[in-house]
Amino acid sequence: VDRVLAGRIDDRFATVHLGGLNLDPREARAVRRVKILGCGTSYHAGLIGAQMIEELARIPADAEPASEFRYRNPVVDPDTLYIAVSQSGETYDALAAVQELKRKGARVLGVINVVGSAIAREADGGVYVHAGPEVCVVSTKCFTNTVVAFGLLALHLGRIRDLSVKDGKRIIEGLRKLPGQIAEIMESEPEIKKLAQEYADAQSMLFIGRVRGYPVALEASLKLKEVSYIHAEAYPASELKHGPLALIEPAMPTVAIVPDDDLLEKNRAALEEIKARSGRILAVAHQEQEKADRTIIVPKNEDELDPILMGIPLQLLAYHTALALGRDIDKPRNLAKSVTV
Ligand code: F1P
Repeated sequence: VDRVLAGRIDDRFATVHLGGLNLDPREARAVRRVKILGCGTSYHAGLIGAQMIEELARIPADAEPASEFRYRNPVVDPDTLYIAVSQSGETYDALAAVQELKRKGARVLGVINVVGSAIAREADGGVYVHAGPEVCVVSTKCFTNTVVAFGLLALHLGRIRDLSVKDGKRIIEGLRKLPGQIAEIMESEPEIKKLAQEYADAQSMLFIGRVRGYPVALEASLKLKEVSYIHAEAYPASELKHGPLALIEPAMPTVAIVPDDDLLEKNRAALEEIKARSGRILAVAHQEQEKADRTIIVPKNEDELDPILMGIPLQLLAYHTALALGRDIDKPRNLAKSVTV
């Protein structure tokens, strides 16, 4: 995270510098919509990025799996800024989506880890996330850095559009706190290891989160699936009552993302619904949750940056669950470093 922030924040003016972006202020002001494309973890980071761009730059934004986008003959709109996200920069579905967009005359930026990779070469500009090599096949630190890069990008776009000047300082101070707060979370690893051992007997797990918490739930469930092979499903907390509550029973624990923001009471109500059906709950929150059986407490940052911190203990949870089950974490079955088909 230090690396993705390095040199990009100006002390005096709290301005964000994104040198390789290749998007001049006139072009940035003309953007009417942002569409983010990526696969797996990169798609989930893009979902958080889209929310940040809406919140901090007030530009309508959404994310879609690149693998779906490339097959559905999408409308390519000249006023939309397309952003491709990829750790490896080589994932074929993401590359194919970028090539299709470029063929149709779209402007495409990349939020990429590997410098000089195929998608980085194909894109018109973008941001490198400097997460270093992902030693394991699954993307972890790159997820974190990608979301931080989106925070910088959202601020940059907001500034160019003369917005979020006050928010800018607040968010920049929040970004600066991240490395220390991440170190704090890493100190709770022994506690998370114990929790992983406690929950490793689950056949299936439900992950829930609302708005900012939903992409975190998606990513945490993907991490668990990828490395531990436990079935895990993510749902927006607001959708619980539209079906998934039927699944709640003691054999299927729920991991709930419960940040201290303006949705706290709504999220607590969801915990009550689960408890009323004898569901076991592991909460990731900023304070102890009374309805949860266990709570992992993470440090509070600015609301918009909470997803960055809340994902990390759940990466650790997936890792220690996989270890407890004797899985080969560095070589998860059926997963390739950069998916080529
Ligand atoms: C995309 C991705 C990863 C996943 C696995 C397979 O990779 O879906 O998110 O963990 O490695 O590929 P990338 O485009 O971000 O390199």
